[in-house]
Amino acid sequence: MSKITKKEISLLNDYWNALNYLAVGELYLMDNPLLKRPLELSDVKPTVVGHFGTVPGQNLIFTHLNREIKKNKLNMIYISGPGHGGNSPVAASYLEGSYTKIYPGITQDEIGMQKLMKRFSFPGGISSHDAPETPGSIHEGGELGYSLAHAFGAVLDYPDLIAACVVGDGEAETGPLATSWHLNKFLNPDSDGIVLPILHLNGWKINNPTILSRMSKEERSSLFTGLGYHTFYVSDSDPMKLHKKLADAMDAVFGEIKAIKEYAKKNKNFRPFYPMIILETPKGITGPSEIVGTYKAHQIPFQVKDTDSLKRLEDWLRSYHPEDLFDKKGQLRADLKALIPDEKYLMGLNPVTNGGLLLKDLILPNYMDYCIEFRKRGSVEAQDMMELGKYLADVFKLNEENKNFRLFGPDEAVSNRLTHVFDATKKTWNMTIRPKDELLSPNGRVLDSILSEHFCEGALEGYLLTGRHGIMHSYESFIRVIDSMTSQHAKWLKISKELGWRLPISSLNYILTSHVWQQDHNGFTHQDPGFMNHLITKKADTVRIYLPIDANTLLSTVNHMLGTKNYINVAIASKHPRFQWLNKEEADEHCTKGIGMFKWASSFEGKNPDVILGCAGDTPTLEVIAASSILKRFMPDLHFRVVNVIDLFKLQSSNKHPHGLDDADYDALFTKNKPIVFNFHGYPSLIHELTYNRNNDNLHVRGYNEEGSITTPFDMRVQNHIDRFHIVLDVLKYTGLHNPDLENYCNSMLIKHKRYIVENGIDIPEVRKWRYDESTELEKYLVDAKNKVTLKSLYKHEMKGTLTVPLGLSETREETLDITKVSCMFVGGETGTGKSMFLNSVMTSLLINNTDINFYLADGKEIDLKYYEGITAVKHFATNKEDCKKMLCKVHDILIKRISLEKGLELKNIVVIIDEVKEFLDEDGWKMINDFITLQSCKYKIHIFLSSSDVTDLDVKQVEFKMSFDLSSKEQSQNIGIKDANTLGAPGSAIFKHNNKVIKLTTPYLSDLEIKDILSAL
Ligand SMILES: Cc1ncc(C[n+]2csc(CCOP(=O)(O)OP(=O)(O)O)c2C)c(N)n1
Repeated sequence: MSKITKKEISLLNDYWNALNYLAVGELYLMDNPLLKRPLELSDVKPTVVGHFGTVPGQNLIFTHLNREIKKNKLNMIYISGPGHGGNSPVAASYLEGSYTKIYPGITQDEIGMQKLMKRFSFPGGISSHDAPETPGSIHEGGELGYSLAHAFGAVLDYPDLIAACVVGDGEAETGPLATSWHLNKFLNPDSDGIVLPILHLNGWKINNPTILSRMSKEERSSLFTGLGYHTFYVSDSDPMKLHKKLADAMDAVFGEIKAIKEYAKKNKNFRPFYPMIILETPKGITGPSEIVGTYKAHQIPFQVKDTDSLKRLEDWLRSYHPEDLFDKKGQLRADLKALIPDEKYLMGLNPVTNGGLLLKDLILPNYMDYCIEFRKRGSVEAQDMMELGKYLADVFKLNEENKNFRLFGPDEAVSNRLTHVFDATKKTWNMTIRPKDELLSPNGRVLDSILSEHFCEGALEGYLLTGRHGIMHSYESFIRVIDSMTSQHAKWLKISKELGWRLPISSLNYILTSHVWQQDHNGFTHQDPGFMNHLITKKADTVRIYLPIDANTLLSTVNHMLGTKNYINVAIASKHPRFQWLNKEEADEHCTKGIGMFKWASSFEGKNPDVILGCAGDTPTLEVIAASSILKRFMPDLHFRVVNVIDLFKLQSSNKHPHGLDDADYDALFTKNKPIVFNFHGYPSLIHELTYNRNNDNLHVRGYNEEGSITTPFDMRVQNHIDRFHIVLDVLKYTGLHNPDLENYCNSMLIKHKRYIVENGIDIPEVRKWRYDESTELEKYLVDAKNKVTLKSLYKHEMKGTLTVPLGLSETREETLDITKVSCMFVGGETGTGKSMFLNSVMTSLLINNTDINFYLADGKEIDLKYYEGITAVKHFATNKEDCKKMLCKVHDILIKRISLEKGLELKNIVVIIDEVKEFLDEDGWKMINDFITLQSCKYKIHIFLSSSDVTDLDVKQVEFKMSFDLSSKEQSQNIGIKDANTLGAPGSAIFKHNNKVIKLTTPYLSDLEIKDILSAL
């Protein structure tokens, strides 16, 4: 039972009236704040802007919360859901003294009161809403719906904190608020604080009754009981009765909160039915009688334009009896001051509401320790998000004690491949956990188990605003659901930065993945890269957009984001297996610069470019790199430069964004007039928007164009013209260069692609199996090698009519190999090391010098041997395992026949080449290979060549002739019996081994055009 006395009720009522008086004064008055003289028109603001209806109810709540704080020494903050009534929290913080502490110019006297009233909702003054300017606020009340989510975020990891959260009955109809009632299933009663929802049932929205207020009491209370609350219902229109009822309810509520906290200390894993208050009062109570309890109370009850309305206002203001509440100087009556809690407990000064005061920097691991190592660019595939998860797991571990880092996302942590974070923590969940459930725990730090972008975003905002750190991750398309929340947070940051007393808070970090370019089992609905378009409209000193292209650049980016303050950072990343491009040092440098030339992908090291290939985003960058390989192959004289953008705002002018390049630096990269073919992750217009005032307007952007649904990853690119072939065609178009071969090639690949995917449901082998070869290095090598190993020396006169093939240049001479002695030869070496060049030089020299050979070829990638498919000498061209086996059986039968006939010598030579033997040969296949070796097939004019880029666990001991290009490890070298193959490094360097003879060689290089020329000359 409450012990509240009549005297106390009367004091509370006076305190409430003092707040109401101030709040109405804030709306209307510019002068005469204590009504010491009759009100004049000149005392009244010419235009009155703001809200009244919600204000007296909120003032009532604030008054009673202070009573509980004072009584129980509570650590409490106040969140005003219907924050459009900003005059209420401003009045509350002024009366309790917080306002003056923060704004010393707004003194606790008549002058201060006048200034306060005038500045509210007035040009050059403060917002009409609850806002960053309001002491004790973490909630911009303008856009309704986020109060409970903010309250939830605020109390996480602050076990002693209570967030009293007023929810408007209109606000409660919004989607975000409706889902937020579930917060009670995610709070840990021991380690988190308490959210106390106070549903403000004043019956009206702007112009309509509210749904909750027209439900029967039973219907409404069933709803909230069903949502897991213990409801305390308070309803009256008589102020004195209202005070009594509310005081009783609050006493009971805070008693229950205390009991919950005490119980939680001793008992783990329980979910309390947290209390909530439903406060029913007439809207605009204490206002002019004709508007009280109607929708007309919502905004300004009336404008003051004449003496009649002036009189109405004066009567209304005097009805609060300011002369009894304040002394002549404008100071609050002493016995009312006594109701105010000690400064330490003031809600307006609670440090939690100025999060920067409590912010401890995150302890971050060295991200470089998580970077992917590789020996060759593009040789390793990894899932960037998966790698990031390992780093984030350690962020959790390192900050375990500080409890100031959390991850938020709507049911997608695993789908977004952040699986490794669960090595360090679990998913927040305080409901029943069943035996087959995974990773759920009341102590989990990943808010994952509520499918609401709104709730996750709101919770993260609340967590950040109260001095902690976090990340929101989401499917790229569905982050749009909370576009507007991001806007509101950006506005909050903008104003906060101008205030000075609000210290910087940790940045709002987004990682967007499952992005537009690969939606394997989803489709059109899951494609929307427009969040970037939305963000660039925000203040330049607040927003940052990053487009990492691989795991190392993603790690560097996120590591950077986590160390920043007062920004909104967005990183857009892939979650699918992707080639890794930059080693850790390169990634560090590239991300620090935010933009830069990829010399290695450019031709002629990017010098004097005829065209610039710009790219931003993992997929467009991959396609530009692939396009660059095609260009190098077909147009070896073309000068082009690949420029990659990680930090999107680098494109904008330095006078528009602090990250922007100045014109000189921009022109140095993009030139002043050479065509720029830019391949972009998002909508093309965005790049035009960012670069509109640059010197070089010869800019042609490809990007997402709302094309493609359920289809293959490459087809998505083709449909939106960001694929390698369209990019190459764009290069031709905008440089005005003609290359019919290249145009033919691109167009025929696009035709083949369309046909192939419809028949097979997967991408063409040329794309699926495409691997980057370090073309620049190969090209450099070509220049060297061409000087040393010329075509002439490859195809010498004395080789005519023989089965001699060039091996390459040793230190002393040109080495050749007579393959009449070869039953089987193995060629190893990773992609890009020169292996396929060698096979091609064997093929072409045999074709040129000897017309008496039948070829049997197997090439799953249809890359290395593709030029020979269909020529007369090629009797069989296998592209899959089954067919390869058939082919080998056929040759094996020929061998057996030749042995039995003993007539081998008169028959045609047979050369078999099986590329990527590891993929193609099963156990039976290897048995046949053994037969060729043991039966010495060379005697019967049958010669087998095997090659493989993957030599792990490959047993080729029995093969007599071996050649190896660069391998990635010593073990692999030893495995195939060529000791130093891992030390070769430069493409084209190889080791040849036969019996005990070992020769180091530089092998011949042939461009694709040269191969084509040779074949057409035959
Ligand atoms: C998301 C959103 N939609 C619409 C509005 C416009 N609006 C401002 S106040 C209001 C009515 C709010 O009613 P309620 O939450 O019950 O507050 P109160 O009655 O206490 O003023 C509306 C619709 C808004 N501010 N935010």
